[in-house]
Amino acid sequence: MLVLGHGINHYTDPNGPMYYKGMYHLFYQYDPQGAVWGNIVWAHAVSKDLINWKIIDPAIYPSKPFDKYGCWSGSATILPGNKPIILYTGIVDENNTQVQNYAIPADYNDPYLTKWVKPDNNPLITPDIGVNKTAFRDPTTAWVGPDGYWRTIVGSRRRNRGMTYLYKSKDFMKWTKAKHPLHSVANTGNFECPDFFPVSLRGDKKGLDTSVLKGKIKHVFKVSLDVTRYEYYTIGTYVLDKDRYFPDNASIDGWNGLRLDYGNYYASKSFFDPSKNRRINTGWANESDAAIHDVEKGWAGIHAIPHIERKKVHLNNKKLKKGDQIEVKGITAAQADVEVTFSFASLDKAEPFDPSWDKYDAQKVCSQKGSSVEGGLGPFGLLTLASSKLEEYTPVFFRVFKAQHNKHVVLMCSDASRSSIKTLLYKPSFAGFVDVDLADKKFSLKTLIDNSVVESFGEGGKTCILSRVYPIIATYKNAHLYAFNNGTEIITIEKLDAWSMKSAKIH
Ligand code: DQQ
Repeated sequence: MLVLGHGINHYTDPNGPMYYKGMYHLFYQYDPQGAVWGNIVWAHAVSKDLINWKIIDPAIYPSKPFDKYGCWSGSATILPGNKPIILYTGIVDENNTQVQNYAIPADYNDPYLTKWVKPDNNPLITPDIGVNKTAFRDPTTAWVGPDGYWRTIVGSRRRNRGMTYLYKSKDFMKWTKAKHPLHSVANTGNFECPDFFPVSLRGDKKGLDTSVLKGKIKHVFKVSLDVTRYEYYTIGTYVLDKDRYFPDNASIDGWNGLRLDYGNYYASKSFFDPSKNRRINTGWANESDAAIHDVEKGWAGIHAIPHIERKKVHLNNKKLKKGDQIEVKGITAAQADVEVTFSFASLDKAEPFDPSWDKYDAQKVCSQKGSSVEGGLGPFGLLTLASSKLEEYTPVFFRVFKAQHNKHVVLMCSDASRSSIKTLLYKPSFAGFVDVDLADKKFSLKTLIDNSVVESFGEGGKTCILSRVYPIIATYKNAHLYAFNNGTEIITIEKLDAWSMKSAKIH
């Protein structure tokens, strides 16, 4: 994930990520004129490794009647013959009326794809009667069926029902709206930035191209809901001959659904990286005060994180009794990558799960049962960006509860409430429940710490939480990293590896 901050200028959604001729391209919503949102263009950054980025000229900016008032979010599709094409939302008037446009590279031989052309047959798709024309945006990467028709979906709402209208085209130019939306959900509000792609059931963690429709696959349907500013997804089946998507029964749709990230992460997009056969999801974490930090997040579990590593420390078989706290020394704790496996001998000491708690509101439970509130099995985990006297720290931790019928519920928290002594900051106790098989009595946690970002992946990415934090004591050399346990059950650090991360280059 590339975290875009907004300092002087306003950066938001990532747009049209793609891989082309050895280069990764990332576009993003950007206001070249200042810190407030507006005048939106597609800024453009290129990278060979997803770590070091070169920012080049904006690729798409308002200039024509079909996008005069803004170039909003969209996606890239690689057409046969390795020809990228962008679909994006154009704002055509002061009332925010939205249409879907396309842009193509001026020169396919330029690996930087510096210049983009917006042909005059735009817009390709306009809202017909019955479509809410001010909520009609963010076209997805298109996929092609065996019938030769390309398909894309556009996020919308009908009153309060989130909608994704499906459009089909043989030639990518003339698009027809399908009879039914691909998917819709009652009472969600507008669907922003939908994403729809296949995932393999083979367990090999390989990503699939968006047009893979056969084989042992399921589909993932993701949307961003702007009321909560979280992203929700389901896993289900795409029935091609009906052009409709049906979430699996076990996959809850709407507000109680799975979240891509339980922290600060919005308007994400994924793309298939053919050079490594992986699907990469990139999102926007707001409230940044830093420039640009980069880390990468894989879709299915964790892929190798391609950062520039320096020093490494290793711990193993360290016992943590209740109240223990051990420092992980020898790395730069303000910029580090930590991978740890915790284990325990028994589940007996897990506290009861209070039936009055909302099982979908992990954040509330985390705010009551913080890292310093003693427990049975947990809280245990890491104290990141901690000052030496713990005036500031951001704990990332687990706590296991015993629910009804001897089932266990694992809470994962990334708690910013003590992250900074600064006041008037948003310091949420982000949390999610982790769907984990406790049979082996182990947990894994990977945390990437980068000055004002703490991004954590529980159990190989089953639960991800990104927190933005603004410590003022625990910075640079004054930041420390600890492992801790405040539960009565002894926790063992089976293995802990931590690396210092070097800052990426952004020109
Ligand atoms: N931001 C874009 C829209 C999108 C929203 C406008 C999501 O296209 O729906 O900048 O953050």
